[in-house]
Amino acid sequence: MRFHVLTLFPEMIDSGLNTSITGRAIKNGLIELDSVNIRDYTKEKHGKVDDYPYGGGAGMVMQAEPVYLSYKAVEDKIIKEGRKKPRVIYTTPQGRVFNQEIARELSEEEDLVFLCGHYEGIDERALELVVTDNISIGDYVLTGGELPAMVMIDAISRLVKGVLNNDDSAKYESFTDNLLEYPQYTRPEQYMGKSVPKVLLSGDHKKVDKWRYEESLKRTKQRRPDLLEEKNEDSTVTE
Ligand code: 9D3
Repeated sequence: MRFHVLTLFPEMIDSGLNTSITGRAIKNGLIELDSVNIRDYTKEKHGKVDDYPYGGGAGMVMQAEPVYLSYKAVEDKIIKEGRKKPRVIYTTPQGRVFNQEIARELSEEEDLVFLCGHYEGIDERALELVVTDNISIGDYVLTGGELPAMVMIDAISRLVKGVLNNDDSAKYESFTDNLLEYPQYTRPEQYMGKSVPKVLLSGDHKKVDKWRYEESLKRTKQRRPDLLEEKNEDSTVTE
């Protein structure tokens, strides 16, 4: 999987993703991260990439040209290397809301381009020319599209073969549909007067599995009853 990120803040993308599991996956060559600074594609002096909105109003709008040219540079490279035109995800509060199903679908692509907006957004003409998908990460207001791109790249990366270690993948293969995880404990057996549930020390794997399933169900009913309704509606979250 090759991620290409068009942004005015490439160092934010690089510092976030060259860390932990995604960082290891990049070093191992399982995923590739290509952060492109939109500012490198302006033809204006002083590196200007934004201007006042036509029609007036607050704030600045990112100009079409550097956005389009930065995309074109990425597309040209992908085509030259013999691959197909990529999907281009515009991170925007006006998109459909990202979820595990979208992550799974996007993880099948060979290249993904993320276009991150800042200021009041991007000139609509550049968006019309390059964007294939508009995606949000939820109904709250952020300052830009960089964190959403990082969230999506993280979620997609862990679905790429080899990115999670064997322990992790085995764990997720046996994950029960649409239920929250059961509580976890590690040593010591007593902490601040609180004991580890006895069944977990019993060595009886069938009993442990049953206890964990019941705890998952109880926790889901309490914290995310909406997931149980989805389950009955035959939802598709399967990992
Ligand atoms: C101040 C301008 N806003 C009018 C209410 C619109 C607006 C534009 C750009 C609000 C936020 C942003 C920056 N956010 C994103 O680029 C963004 C985002 C988000 O804010 N929430 C959830 N998902 C996403 S994806 C990209």
